[in-house]
Amino acid sequence: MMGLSSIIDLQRYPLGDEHFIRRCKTELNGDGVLIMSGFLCSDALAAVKREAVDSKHSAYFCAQTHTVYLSAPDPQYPEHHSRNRQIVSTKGCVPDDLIPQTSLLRTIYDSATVRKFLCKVLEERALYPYADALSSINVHYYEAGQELGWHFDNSSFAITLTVQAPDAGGELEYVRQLRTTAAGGANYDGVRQALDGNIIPGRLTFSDGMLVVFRGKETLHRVTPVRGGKDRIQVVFAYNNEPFKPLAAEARQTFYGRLQ
Ligand SMILES: O=C(O)CCC(=O)C(=O)O
Ligand SMILES: [Fe+2]
Repeated sequence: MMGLSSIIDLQRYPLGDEHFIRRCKTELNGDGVLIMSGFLCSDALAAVKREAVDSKHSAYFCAQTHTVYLSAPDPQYPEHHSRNRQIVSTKGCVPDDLIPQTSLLRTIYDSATVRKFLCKVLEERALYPYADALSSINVHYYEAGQELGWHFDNSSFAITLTVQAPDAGGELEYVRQLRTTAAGGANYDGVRQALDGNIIPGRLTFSDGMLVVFRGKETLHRVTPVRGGKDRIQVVFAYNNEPFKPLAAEARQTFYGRLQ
């Protein structure tokens, strides 16, 4: 088995170093995103890419619509209200149970060093995998024209790893702190303005081997349509701050086409 130092560039990103951790925390809290380009060593990146390309045939591809809140429409509000507006997403996903047991993605996801680092940066006491068999590690595939529409995540934070950036498009657009879930806020007004294009979002262009951490529950975000012949392949590492919690059934059905 490969050790962590031959998977992650720990020279450039010393995950256990307190000074480095403080810098990361400042970046995340200041910019709303923490960006680590070249996070993976080149051999590890090549291995992960090979595996992802090989697994594409088992991806669940679908086009579906959802609300920005990823919850079922609320009949109390009109159809075109921010609460109910239907957003289109088209992409493929290989869920956790179809990722090989030997995958380096599992070594990264399970690593105590990585979890401790994320806990400190995110100010969480502990991070746990999802209780269901599908949601912890996902490999997403976006072919030309495919995209992930505007939404807020279910979980407080998102960790993504770019396996293959597309030739063009496939960027993350985000509007920071659009709502405060602690206060129960949905911010329908702010969401409407963002969906109508009246707020200029932040934009992040990915590169192969990049790790990104962001607070997706309060940051409205989307992945813009991919252009060119190269698939966008993006891994999402999902953690919970409580043990034994599955991803909501509605979200599982939407993104995996099955519940287990
Ligand atoms: O692919 C990305 O960069 C972001 C993915 C995302 O927002 C999600 O899976 O909820
Ligand atoms: Fe998201």
